[in-house]
Amino acid sequence: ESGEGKAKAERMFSLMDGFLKNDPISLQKDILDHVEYTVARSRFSFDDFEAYQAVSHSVRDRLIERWHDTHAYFKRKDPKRLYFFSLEFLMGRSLSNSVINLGVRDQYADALNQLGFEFEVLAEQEGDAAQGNGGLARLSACQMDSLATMDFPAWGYGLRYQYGLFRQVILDGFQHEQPDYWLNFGNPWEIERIHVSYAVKFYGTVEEQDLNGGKRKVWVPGEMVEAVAYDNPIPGYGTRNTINLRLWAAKPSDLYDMESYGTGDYINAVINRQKAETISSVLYPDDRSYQGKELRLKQQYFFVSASVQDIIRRFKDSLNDFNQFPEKVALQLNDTHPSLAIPEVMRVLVDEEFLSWKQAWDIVCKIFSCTTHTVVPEGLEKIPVDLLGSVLPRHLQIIFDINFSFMEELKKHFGLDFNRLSQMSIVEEGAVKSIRMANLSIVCCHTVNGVSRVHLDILKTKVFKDFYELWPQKFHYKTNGVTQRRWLVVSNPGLCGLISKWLGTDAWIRDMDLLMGLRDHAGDAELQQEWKMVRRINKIRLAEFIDAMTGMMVSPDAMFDVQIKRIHEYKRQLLNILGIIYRYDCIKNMKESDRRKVVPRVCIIGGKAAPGYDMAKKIIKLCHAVGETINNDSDIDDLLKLVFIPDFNVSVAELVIPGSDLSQHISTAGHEASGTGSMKFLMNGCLLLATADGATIEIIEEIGEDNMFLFGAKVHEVPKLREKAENHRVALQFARVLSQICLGWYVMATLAMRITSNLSVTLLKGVVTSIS
Ligand code: OAK
Repeated sequence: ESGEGKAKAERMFSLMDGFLKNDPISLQKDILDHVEYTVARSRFSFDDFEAYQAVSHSVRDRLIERWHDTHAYFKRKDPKRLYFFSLEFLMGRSLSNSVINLGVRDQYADALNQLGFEFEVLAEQEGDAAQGNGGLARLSACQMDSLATMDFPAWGYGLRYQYGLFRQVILDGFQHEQPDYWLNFGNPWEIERIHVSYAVKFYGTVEEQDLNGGKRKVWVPGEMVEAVAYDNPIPGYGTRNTINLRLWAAKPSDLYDMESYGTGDYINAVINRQKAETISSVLYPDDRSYQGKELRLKQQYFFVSASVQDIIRRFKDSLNDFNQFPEKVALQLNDTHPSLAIPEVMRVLVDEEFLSWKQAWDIVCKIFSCTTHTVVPEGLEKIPVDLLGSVLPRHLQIIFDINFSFMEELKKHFGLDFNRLSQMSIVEEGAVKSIRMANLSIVCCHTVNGVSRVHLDILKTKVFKDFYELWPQKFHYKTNGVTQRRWLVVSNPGLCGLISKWLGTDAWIRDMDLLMGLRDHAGDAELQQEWKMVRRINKIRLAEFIDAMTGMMVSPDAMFDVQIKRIHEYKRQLLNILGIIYRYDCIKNMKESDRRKVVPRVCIIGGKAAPGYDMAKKIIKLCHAVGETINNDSDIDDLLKLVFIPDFNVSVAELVIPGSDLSQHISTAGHEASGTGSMKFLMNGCLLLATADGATIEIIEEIGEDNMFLFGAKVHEVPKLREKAENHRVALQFARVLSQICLGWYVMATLAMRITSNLSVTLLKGVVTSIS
């Protein structure tokens, strides 16, 4: 830009630069204003929680200011925007993260000190935003932080659940689930946009109408629900860029329900209206199993439809030529959960914008890309055709049409190889005819992204082998990462200060590679001493937390050996527990002189089991039962302890990770797509005990095998071991069946002996003995 336009833009953006001031007096005034007028408490008397609310609102003001500036800037520049669609975002707490990214952490701490409050104490008042299950959801949150920090013009889109992931309560060693109605005390981090709302349609029929001498399809819906936007500003670090996470809440639609009020049944009409809200009421707590639930399907379409409408409205604000759509829009699908966006964009372009099928298809193929987060084919999402046809009749037609063209293309490519055709088809025939959402995504996306190198290998050679043969250019990987802002700066201020001091800069907070500079000082005794001090303080903090959560006192002098993640058989918490039992047994059988050589160890396990996942719940119970025995054995004393930390979530992780000495990432090789926990532990200076799986394989290459504890079978060895184990299992099963038969004979024969005592007892006894 040059001349007047540039000058105007500069004037505009310099005006925008920091309208709200961050000196202690201004901050105190803003905080007290919010105490008085937002929280509606007297500025002379308010408690920690009210102070937290007021502080959050004052931070939110600053976020909104930057959000507006960012919005105005990108509206003017009109770059291609990145839209990230995810059904889950595991954001955790926002206060500390926001003030750090805004660069006002110390200013707030000072201002609060003078008011008689401690920033850290107020930050603890905040509950977790748990709008997601596990790895995929936390990755979405980290990605938002990085996109903002790296100045991307990005938007996140998702659902605003009223109930987040359940709270885990342990009673008698068993997991119980309690609802997480996280909005009870309000949520200062969101902005309700009552004017940004869209009608979302469900059910009904598809009719054909005449249009310009041709035919067009019209979807006549059977239900309509309003999607209302809630914006969550995401600030970047060291930049004014503040991007938006727009989450949709379901509200009854005024447009649609008028008729039911005429029927005279006013009360029922109101109750029925209210049911619309259930769409965004609860997050599904199973992170892998798909049960073909209608509500889940409606959730997926609801957020996708509202987001697509929002994107098209924004596009039309600046341009109205859909040929340019791919220059302005990139749509990234987080796993297959949002993949209904594909037929939705087709539907809008063809049925509502009247583009030809070919034009619409060209656009779709240019704008969509997706990431997959699973390894096992059983983990792939399928939607029964009957269900999809009833909830989204027009989308089912579109998917069939896409599949028809795809099958034609396949025949040209592979000939009439029916086996291959049926495996690659978007439609799965069988007892329950279903739509394979992964196949739909691969067919329509220009890029299919894996989350680690080995994950991509598995996708290419197993899960999507046929697709890879057809379109090798589509398959890529970007190994997952985590944001150091959250997992070091927020959660481990001690280590953060140490790193900046020894590097002589805090530039590593934006550029992780700079941490390499620490290598030059690694041998320095002073650094090592400081490092130990930081670790010790974090361990004391963790020991206090364990005491508060479980009533167990553990010594910070012991080694803290930690495994925290969702409970899954493939993540092998069971193996960890078996290892602990073995260790316990060894110590019990040791001579006193050997016992003195044992490093005291506190084993810490934490994680939630999906409510319907029986085996995972049993593993939690086993952990408690084993802990009960070990922790109450005075003979073992402090040499070994086993703690289960209840209700594992993002803020618990922030506390546990900096205080860990050893962390376990021991999935059966070939099962963890990437894993991100290992990265968080590693950047906090914790050693890894790990199998060569997912991203760990790449971590090993970076840090070297000597700097970790690597064990277990490699990815390529697992199938052979499984086969061997399966043969043993079959042999064992056979032996078991045989012994059952023999036992049956024995019982029958004994009974017979008793009944027919006048038969030749000796003869019968002989038979029985020989059988048994
Ligand atoms: C959740 C639901 C469906 C499919 C996958 C997931 C999921 O959380 N996957 C996890 O994603 C993480 C982020 O990519 C990976 O690091 C984990 O390995 C993977 O299990």
